[in-house]
Amino acid sequence: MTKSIEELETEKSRLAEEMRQIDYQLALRRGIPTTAEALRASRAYALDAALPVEDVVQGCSAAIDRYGFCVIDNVIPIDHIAEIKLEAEKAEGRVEGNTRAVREGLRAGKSLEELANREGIELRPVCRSGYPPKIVNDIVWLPKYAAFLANATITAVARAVLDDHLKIGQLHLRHIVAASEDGSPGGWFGTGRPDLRAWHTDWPHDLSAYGGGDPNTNVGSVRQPFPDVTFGLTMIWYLTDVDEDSGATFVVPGSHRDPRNPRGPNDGISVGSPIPGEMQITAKAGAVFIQDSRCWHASPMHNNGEKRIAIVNRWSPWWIAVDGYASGPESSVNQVCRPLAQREFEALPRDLKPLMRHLCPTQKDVLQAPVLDRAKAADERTKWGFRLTKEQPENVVSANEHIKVHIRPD
Ligand SMILES: O=C(O)CCC(=O)C(=O)O
Ligand SMILES: [Fe+2]
Repeated sequence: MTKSIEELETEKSRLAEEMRQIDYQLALRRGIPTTAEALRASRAYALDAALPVEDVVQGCSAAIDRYGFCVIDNVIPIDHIAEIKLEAEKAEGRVEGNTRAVREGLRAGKSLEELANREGIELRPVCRSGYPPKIVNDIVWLPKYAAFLANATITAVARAVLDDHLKIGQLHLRHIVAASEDGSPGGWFGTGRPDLRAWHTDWPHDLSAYGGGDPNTNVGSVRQPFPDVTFGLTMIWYLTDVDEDSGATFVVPGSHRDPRNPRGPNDGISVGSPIPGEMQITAKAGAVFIQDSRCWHASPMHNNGEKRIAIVNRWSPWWIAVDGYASGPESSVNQVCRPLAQREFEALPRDLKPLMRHLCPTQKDVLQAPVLDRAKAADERTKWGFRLTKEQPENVVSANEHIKVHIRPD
């Protein structure tokens, strides 16, 4: 007897539930944590940079796919950490001073072009003609760190997850203040409270798009529900040890695949409240946290330890428009594609140049080798097909008979 639509739907739901149960059992048998507590305790999201690159790429890709994030331990060798940490602490004052000077100048009615000529203000022309200058990329204050940014393992993971030609579209410092001697609490946002959060997802999945409804400052954001594709990776390079007490990033494992968003206008989530299933990363100085931009995460509102020193970057595949909106003068200090002058670009380490070429107006950002190689192969295959079509039409007529494409019913 043929089943009714209702019977088929009930059976489908039952089988889907059974599949989910089996996936959980398999995960348990394979030792894969399926709760935040188990993940936090096991650090199953972490791989060591000393492992063969293929193993780190495989492990990190799997963790980003499953949890929405991973950590690579020991990326910056221990004997370089102190000097890079010092450099990143000093850079904070320079970036803040520069930003403040530009803001004050704008408030006083000066144009960015005027400010660009002032002693002590570091504004640079951007790639798009007709767009105002922006504050210089933070990397110019971080030459020691720059030597590690294009680390072979890090770029291999990013290439595996995103695509072969990569861009670092944003780079900024994110230090978290320590508690001061007078007892006032440390933490992001100045609350010092361990029971508050600042949940968000990152560009291009930051729904508030930096500027809300203002066309002069809105940098763009992907529409909900997000397609199930990793469009961006945020990397946080920790230069101090982090854990629950000392400035570790909060995450909600698995949230990169949840259709809701902490900033979603209709999703019923409070950006400031803890979320069941949340956890904090644990990592030593020199480790790099890497997350899918869709993963729900937050800087810690509390810090009981020393000042957390960290550098954040957002990486994109070549096919994402990393820049081009937010053309108002206020956007000269946002984090998007802070530019580099020719001499500053030239001073970058060789391996970092391809990732930052798009930030320098005097550089042509041509597509890079693996992207060209695969286009070349496709071009040759197409030409071969055209030649065959012309020369042997009788063979070509039946050459695709083995190709079967299925229409997915749901
Ligand atoms: O401070 C952190 O741990 C997170 C930083 C962050 O979310 C960001 O810079 O977008
Ligand atoms: Fe973020």
